[in-house]
Amino acid sequence: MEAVRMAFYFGYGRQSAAQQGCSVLDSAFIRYFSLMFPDYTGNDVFEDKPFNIEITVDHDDCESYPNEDSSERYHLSVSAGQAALNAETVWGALRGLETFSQLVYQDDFGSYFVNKTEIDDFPSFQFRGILLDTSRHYLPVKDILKTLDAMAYSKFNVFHWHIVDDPSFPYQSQTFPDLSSKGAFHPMTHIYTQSDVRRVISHARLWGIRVVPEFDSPGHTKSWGKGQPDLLTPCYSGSTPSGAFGPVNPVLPSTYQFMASLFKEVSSVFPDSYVHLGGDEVDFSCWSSNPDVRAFMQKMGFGVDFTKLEAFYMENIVNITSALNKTVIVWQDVFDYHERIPKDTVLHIWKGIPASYKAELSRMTKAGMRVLLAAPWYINHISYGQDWRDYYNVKPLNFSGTEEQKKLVIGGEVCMWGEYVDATNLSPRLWPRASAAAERLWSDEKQTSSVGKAFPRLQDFRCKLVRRGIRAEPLYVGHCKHEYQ
Ligand code: CP6
Repeated sequence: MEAVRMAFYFGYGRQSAAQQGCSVLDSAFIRYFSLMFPDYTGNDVFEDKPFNIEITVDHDDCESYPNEDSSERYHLSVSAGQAALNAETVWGALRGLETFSQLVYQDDFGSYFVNKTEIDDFPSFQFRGILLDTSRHYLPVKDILKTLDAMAYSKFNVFHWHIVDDPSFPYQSQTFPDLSSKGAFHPMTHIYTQSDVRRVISHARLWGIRVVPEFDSPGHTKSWGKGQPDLLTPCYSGSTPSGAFGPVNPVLPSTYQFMASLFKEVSSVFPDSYVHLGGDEVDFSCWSSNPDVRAFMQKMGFGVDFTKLEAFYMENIVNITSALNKTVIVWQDVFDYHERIPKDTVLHIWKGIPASYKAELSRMTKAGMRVLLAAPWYINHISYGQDWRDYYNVKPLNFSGTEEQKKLVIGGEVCMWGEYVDATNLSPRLWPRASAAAERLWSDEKQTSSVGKAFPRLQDFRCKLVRRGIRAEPLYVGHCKHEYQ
């Protein structure tokens, strides 16, 4: 064991493609210094020789954004007085710094230690996401940023921003400012300005986290109608409009012109190559009440099959976003309604709790589609006891299918739907239960199959979260050396 007293230096390896001035790593060094030494005052006495950690990366990708192909592999070697961290990319180096920071511990006299070790580490799944819903309740930017910090502690790498939905439209669009001025809970205080969005994206980047926005349509769009007249379908009772509105109106050319402009903006504001188009839970009753929609159905030869109309709509907006060079994610409903979606579309499985998502995994990968698993990780659901065990016991590849099919499972996502969640309870509801899913998504299934062995590890990790200022709820009876303050 090696004592690490205060004098501690991060350095770039001679062979490293990234050197001082690398924004991602320079800022990570500052963050990790305070995470590792939270009681550092700035005027400690340096007693021992310094401890040096030397970081070497193969690529100078310091100013880029992480993407679906980014390698997050790293090799960490800790020996007497020094550590070497090697990675292909800066994103891998970030994961290695996280691991190193969690290896550092403090004894009862305040001295810091790190044990000698050799670690070769890489994720099992390329997509490890958290969904936050900022429409059912507005989440202040600072709470989103804090969630991004905690995501990095658990090696999550995608923030799925379910930014708008029925109740409110907080995204302040440059092209259509009325969407938020009329559709947000409050036009000034409950919105995300362009600069808020940029802050979220750049903060996420510095932690190696991608930001994938979701603009869910044609359902879940009530709030859009307030600032965009004629976008939603007028519902009828008998032969007269009832005054209510349903899903986006799929029969008007103006709808597609609007969507094309909106997604053009969204594509340039959010740098990630993925965009989520929703497509879930479309209520057909309003469409079927509307005579113009019914006439359009006849003209198109859809008969009375409204799934064909939804398919028509989704096909159009998928084409709009594909033309903008984006890879599309849609909720699984879109696959259920028609199978003519581009082969590179990712299907997001949200139905089938607790068991039948396995059948969905088989069926969708058999059709050659890539899938993302969310169904078993609805973290907004709460129950008495240790439900983290259920999240931990999920085996995303445990379904009947070939090796080729298994490769199509790109990862998973923990969903925090916002009906009962705002800034008052977000953190304890997310952490540390989401960390159980995070280990499932990062680590090798065979080496982490025991929920019993995971328990003390997760309990210890929860205390680390608390020490880092995250309001992570307790897993069971016990205490932390440093309780939340
Ligand atoms: N909001 C949106 C939701 C849900 C979905 N889409 C949802 C519904 C039921 C459950 C979980 C989530 N709240 N826009 C479905 C993807 Cl159990």
